[in-house]
Amino acid sequence: MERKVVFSGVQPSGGLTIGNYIGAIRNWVSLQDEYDCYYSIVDLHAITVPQVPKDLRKNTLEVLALYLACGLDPEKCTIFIQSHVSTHAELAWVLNTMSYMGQLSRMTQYKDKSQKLGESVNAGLFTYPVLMAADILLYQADYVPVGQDQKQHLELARDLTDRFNNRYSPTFKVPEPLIKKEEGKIMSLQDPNKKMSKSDENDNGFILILEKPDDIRRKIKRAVTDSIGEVRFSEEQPAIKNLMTIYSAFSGCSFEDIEKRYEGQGYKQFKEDLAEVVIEGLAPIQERFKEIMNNKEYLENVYKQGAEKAQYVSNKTLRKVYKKIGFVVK
Ligand code: ATP
Ligand code: LTN
Repeated sequence: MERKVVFSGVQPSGGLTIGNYIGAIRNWVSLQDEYDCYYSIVDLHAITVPQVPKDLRKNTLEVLALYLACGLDPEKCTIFIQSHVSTHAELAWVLNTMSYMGQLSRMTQYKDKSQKLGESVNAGLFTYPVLMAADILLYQADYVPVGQDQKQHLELARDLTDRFNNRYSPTFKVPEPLIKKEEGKIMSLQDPNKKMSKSDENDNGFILILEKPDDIRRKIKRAVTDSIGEVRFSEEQPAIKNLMTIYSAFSGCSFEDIEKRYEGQGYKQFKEDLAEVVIEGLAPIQERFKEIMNNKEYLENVYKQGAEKAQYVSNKTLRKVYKKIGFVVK
């Protein structure tokens, strides 16, 4: 029996946060045994906001090393850099001609990011979700494990699938999002109404996977809380709810366990323990990361092999598409 296909990616737009880890990469690891997984470092997406070339190059290799350090195994899944595989930009162009301006202009991520950029909003930022749809559809993905913030983009991918399949004939599989309910959205430590994001200008809002222990302690100590003073999982305490989610993700403790443990204690002890739980959870990843980064040859092998497989598989879909839309087959 054919295994179901999984596709996901992260932008090399900076160091990865514990939000990326909890909301996305951690779940990818558990899928690689059961499914045919493709995990990409989506550098074409990253250039939709300004990037410094040397940083982009460095971040791309670091994200790759982090994938491996978090437990992705190139023997089990296909790991590749998006710009190494030419079909992504090609299918994105075709899908651009089938996407409606109206739907794209309603994308929350576009609205947020374009607001920050002011005058210099580029067309790539607008069509970002179309490229994302191309990523997914090229591999006929069944499932797309992402954080909550990507749900709207997934809807677009599903709409484009239906539109293409109806206009021509069944070509693409309809992809399903895989989103963890509680952990799909880790919020900023400085503002529980904003998602934790690696491109936040206030670096106290996020914790990086590679963050040093002392910085983790400092950032958690400074994290906003509330004046209620009780460690309780409730909608009225969004900041505490967020910290509890992080605690639970790294320790495996349930919210009830955490509530019991800190009953009547205020926030100080809870925050101190949380910092240690996070430090302990990240330590093995940080260690493996260092080893992997020292082995450039291994990294190169992984991305070259990944690109070859991805190019081969995605090319099959692209050829079908070109034929169906009426391009002359060469
Ligand atoms: P940027 O800030 O540059 O837009 P980002 O931090 O949002 O980037 P992405 O590369 O866009 O990260 O996202 C990678 C994956 O991590 C996606 O699946 C996304 O849903 C998930 N993710 C990102 N931030 C969070 C978060 N705060 N909580 C849970 N999941 C997240
Ligand atoms: N837009 C995604 C990254 C991404 C992605 C994808 C995720 C690009 N292409 C395909 C899943 C499937 C984000 O997380 N910001």
